[in-house]
Order: sequence, then C-alpha cells, then structure tokens
Amino acid sequence: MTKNYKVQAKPYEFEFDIDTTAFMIIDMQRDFLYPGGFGEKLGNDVSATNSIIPNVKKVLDAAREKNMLIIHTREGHRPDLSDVPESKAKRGGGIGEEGPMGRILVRGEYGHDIVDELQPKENEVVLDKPGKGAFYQTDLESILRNKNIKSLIVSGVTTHVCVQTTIREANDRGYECLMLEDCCAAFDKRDHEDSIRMINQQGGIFGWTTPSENLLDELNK
Ligand code: TIU
Repeated sequence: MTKNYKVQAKPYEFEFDIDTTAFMIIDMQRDFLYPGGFGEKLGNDVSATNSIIPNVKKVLDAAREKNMLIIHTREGHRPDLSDVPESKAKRGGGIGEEGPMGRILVRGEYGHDIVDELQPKENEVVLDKPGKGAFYQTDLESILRNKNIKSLIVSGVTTHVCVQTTIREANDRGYECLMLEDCCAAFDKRDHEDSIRMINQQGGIFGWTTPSENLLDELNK
C-alpha cells in the first residue's frame, strides 16, 4: 500500500492512501443538532454540536471531490422500539416520544435524519446503528472489508460518546483513525477536549487527531 498523503497531526504525522481511506460522519442528525431532539432532551445545549456543520461540510466537499468512500451514520431505533435496551430507555432522552421533529431517535422520523447541509448523496453509505459505536449490530466491518478500507477519517457528534466509541472499536479491528478536532463536538467543551487528549495520548493509543485545516491543506496540494 502506498501512503500518498501525510497530514500533520498529534501525536505524529498521519499517513494514508486516499484509495483505502473512508471519511466517516457520525450521527450529524437533527436529533443531536437541533432543539427538541434527543440531545436536548438529555439536558444538553445543542449549540456546540450545531456549530460544526460548516466545518464538516468543507471536508465532505473535499472528500467528494477526491472520490473517497463516504459513510454517514445515524443512531436510532425501530418504530416498535423492540431494539431499545431497557437500560437505554430508562436513562432518558425520550426515545420514541413525540417531539417537534417527530418521534425521538426513531428511524424514518424527521429528527432522526441527517441535517440538510450534510444530506448523503446516492453513492454514499448510510449506516443505521442502534448503539453508540458504529460497528455494533451493523454491517460496517463488512463494508470496509469489501471496499478495501484501511484508514478512517472521523467527524461528527458527540466526541466523547459515538465518535470515541467508534474510533475505539475501529482501532481494535486494525483501522488507523484520524479524528478531525473541529469537525467533532460534544455538548460540553471539556468532554470534547478530554476526548482529543485520550485519543492521541501514549503515542496515539487509539488514533491521531488534527484540525481539519491540516487535512484540507494536504488534500488541496
Ligand atoms: N449523549 C451523547 O452525548 N451522545 C449520544 O447519545 N449519541 C451520540 O454521540 N451520537
């Protein structure tokens, strides 16, 4: 494999082959980015998660230009809620309840879908997941194998929950992950910053992190 791109990152340069790298956008759903959805119902202010939409869009445009594999994920459940563990239902967020954007975190509802600015194109993968990690109870591993993907560039929300869980799952499966710092957000800035440190500490214990500008500079060279 020729690694034809090198991005400045922490803890050291992230090298990847564009043909074996996918751009992942985790859960940029209205339910996490707009008032009245799951994120707010859990007691959070959604302004931080909403604020990264333009940053993610810039990288999405660049990834489309380079014909990278693009994978969008959505956290959510069946309309009959049969796939919601009791432990998750109990912990709030109003899963299945009627809200201003439809039934919260339920597939097919307006709030469950991806925001207008980042709507997937027909040739892009949309992966529905019931949990926090994108590998749990999904066919992500099979898709990555079939498409010969070795590295993941990761964006989305929230940094400390679905983004971190997915990067940890990917790392254990042998994928090299670059997390884009300004293309991820948590409701609380501290959770976001702590996550960045957790990922790139100990020589990149489970990944690399960088501001998206460094990736865009490299892709535009
Ligand atoms: N609560 C929270 O921070 N996140 C989630 O429940 N899901 C995702 O991170 N997508």
